Amino acid sequence: MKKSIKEFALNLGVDDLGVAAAADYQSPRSPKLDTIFPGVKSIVVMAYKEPSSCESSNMQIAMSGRLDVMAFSRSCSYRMSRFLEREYGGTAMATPASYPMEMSMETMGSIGDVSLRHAAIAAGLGVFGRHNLVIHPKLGTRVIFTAILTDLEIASDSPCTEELCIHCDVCVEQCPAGALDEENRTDVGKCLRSSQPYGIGNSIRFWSKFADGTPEEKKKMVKGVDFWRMYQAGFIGFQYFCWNCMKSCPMGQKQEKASTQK
Ligand code: B12
Ligand code: SF4
Ligand code: SF4
Repeated sequence: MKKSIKEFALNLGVDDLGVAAAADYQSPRSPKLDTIFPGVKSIVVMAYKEPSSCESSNMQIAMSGRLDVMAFSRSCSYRMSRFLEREYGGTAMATPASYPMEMSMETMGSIGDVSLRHAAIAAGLGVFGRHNLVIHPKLGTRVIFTAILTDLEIASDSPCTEELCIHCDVCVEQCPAGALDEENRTDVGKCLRSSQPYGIGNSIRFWSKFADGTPEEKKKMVKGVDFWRMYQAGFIGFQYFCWNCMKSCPMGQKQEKASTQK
């Protein structure tokens, strides 16, 4: 079964696929998988190469590349879920690349329903690097994941045992926010202010100021660039303005020539 699932994914254009037994998924801060799907037995994780547009200093182009991967990954997740149900009679539930996600005071919008890094690691698709991102053996750091929860029992992949981070600390030096200074922890607040300057923090500041403003100040605020950028992020979703840890890591900068097929 595993071979044909992987073949199906690679034929869709997915870069790699790994499988983990649900019991091997361990993410201390994320919800238990059976709160999402009580019968879950396996997690199918798909890996997609981040486009080179992340190298551009034009943030619209960099983000557009991410939107492409996200749109593609949605289609692949849907098709893979249908394949698992149609071919093997399983139940399959796809989880998104980034959002929708729980937006509550408990999670502060920073915890996914399924932690895709922990899922990818359990499925043998890589290991954590100094930047707290998963490094894939062939795709390097430039990789994005989605996962499908299923009640099918599929043979798990063995964990990746290679040490892929070369401890050069380039990611730490290139982080404009100092969010990676402490090992094994990303300072979410610092990262967010740099990577999503028109995200929820700015939105709260903007609307709080707006609420206290005079009619003249309010008119001026909605004609300002801050509002325009928030307006755009409001309908495209999270809009990243920083890719430094992902693009500066030497792992994955070269275009991979060999197939990721095992
Ligand atoms: C919310 C979120 C964010 C938030 C919060 C990040 C955070 N601390 O978790 C913010 C906005 C800050 C963010 C930033 C980024 N994100 Co983000 N994000 C997510 C999201 C939606 C949920 C993450 C989550 O659940 N975190 C909560 C739990 C898992 O974190 P945690 O248990 O505290 O674990 C943290 C540490 O303890 C450490 N850690 C845990 N165990 C271990 C073990 C070892 C050995 C080590 C070294 C570290 C370590 O790693 C985590 C980092 O803080 C995921 C998608 C998803 N559903 O998983 C994408 C995701 C993690 N993001 C991703 C990316 C690429 C980014 C950015 C580069 C932004 C961009 N331009 O794309 C930055 C990178 C920041 C960084 N270097 O850590 C990718 C990572 C891909 C990869 N190759 O690993 C993901 C998986 C999206 C995807 N579909 O692929 N993100
Ligand atoms: S996305 Fe930017 S701000 Fe956030 S950790 Fe990476 S380099 Fe730092
Ligand atoms: S930039 Fe260097 S230290 Fe950072 S994750 Fe990549 S290899 Fe490791």
